[in-house]
Amino acid sequence: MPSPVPADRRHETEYDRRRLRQWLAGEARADGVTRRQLLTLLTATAAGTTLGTARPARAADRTIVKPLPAEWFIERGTNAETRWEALRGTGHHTPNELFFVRNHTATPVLKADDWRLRLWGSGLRGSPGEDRPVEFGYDDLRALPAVTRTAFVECAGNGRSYYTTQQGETVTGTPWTLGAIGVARWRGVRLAEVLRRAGLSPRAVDVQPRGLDAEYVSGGESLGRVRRPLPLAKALDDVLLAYEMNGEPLPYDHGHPVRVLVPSWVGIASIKWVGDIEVSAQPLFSPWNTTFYRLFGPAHPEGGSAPLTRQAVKSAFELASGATFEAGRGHVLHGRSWSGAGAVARVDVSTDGGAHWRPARLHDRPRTGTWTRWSLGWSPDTPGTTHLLARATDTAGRTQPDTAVPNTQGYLFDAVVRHPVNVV
Ligand SMILES: Nc1nc2c(c(=O)[nH]1)N[C@H]1C(S)=C(S)[C@@H](COP(=O)(O)O)O[C@H]1N2
Ligand SMILES: [Mo]
Repeated sequence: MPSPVPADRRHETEYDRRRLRQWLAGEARADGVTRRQLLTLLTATAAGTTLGTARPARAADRTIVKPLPAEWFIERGTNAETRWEALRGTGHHTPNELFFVRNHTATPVLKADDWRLRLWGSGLRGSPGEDRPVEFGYDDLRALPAVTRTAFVECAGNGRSYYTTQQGETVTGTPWTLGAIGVARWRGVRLAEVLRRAGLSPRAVDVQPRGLDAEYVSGGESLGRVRRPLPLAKALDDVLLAYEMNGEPLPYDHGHPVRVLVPSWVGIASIKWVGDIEVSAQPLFSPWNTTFYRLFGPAHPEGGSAPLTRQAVKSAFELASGATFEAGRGHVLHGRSWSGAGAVARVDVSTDGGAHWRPARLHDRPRTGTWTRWSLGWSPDTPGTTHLLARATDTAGRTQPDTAVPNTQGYLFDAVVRHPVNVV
């Protein structure tokens, strides 16, 4: 059996403990996080308390710039979920027009010409302060060596609604089905390259990119602009500052002119509209690695898990819920599976609610950080309703379970989803 906690999560758990101890000793900064929240993480208090609720959007708010035709998207407050049936036949990469949008507030329309990226903090050599930052313009970034990579961006809450509909759990947050994921070919410059040029100090431990979108208000309180610390080891590994998405300049809704792209990790790490990056010799906290994006609840450590890093294993059919199939004819079912812990090794499909399983044919050479498309023939002979199920196994040995371990905010749903269809 694979360990339930992946190696890098264990590593993050240890680092998080150290970060918290340093905070206790007055050696870590925690702007926008209350003392009480940090004490909750450190000690056992109200475990299972529901923390954080998203601000409901007023219907009149226009928070997304691109068109959201109803045949492609399900609008959810400030966000828009891609319909899986719209991905049928789109190829490996999700077209930009179809890519889901997750906005805490609203898309800011920024001009590349006016944009500057500011790097500052105690983790830079000579410790430039807020008043003496290192700056890069858009053209400066474009002049640096470019790299291209295919990677998914997926919300940590993707599949959240199934905690309720399949498992009867009450969870907070946007009730996504499975459409809060997209795969794009991102082009940009390695964050490691920019940090090196800015003068990274050997004392740096965390970097914290921050968005230029409006401050996020939750429960009547401003939590400041969207930002989340990233351990230096990940920042130096495979993180990009991306300025192109599928060969086009980054669209407004996806972070124009530049976003952070953190392969395989929860979507919140990939900060859009990045305006500055704090490079710190002290560990950092923000609401997005304390109150949010940890696992809370009876099944998790008292005070919450370590901050979420890699995504779970999931699968989806390129079909609408309740899609119709003609009996007595041959059909081909299509779908995609992905994992944050490795490539997809195999996918098994059931067309009879889980009684029998057949291996699907994989259509992509399995790769880390992106999905694998698959298909399976199906000739239903009896009219009626049934459920289609797909179960993926990744190269790290993780297989989708029948039931996901619940958490109060409904993150990382990894169980096999029961997809209803009608045979007529
Ligand atoms: N500045 C900023 N960055 C952000 C967010 C945001 O609201 N503001 N949302 C995050 C979350 S929760 C997710 S899942 C991804 C979504 O990326 P997308 O909208 O390009 O699909 O962006 C992340 N980066
Ligand atoms: Mo997200």
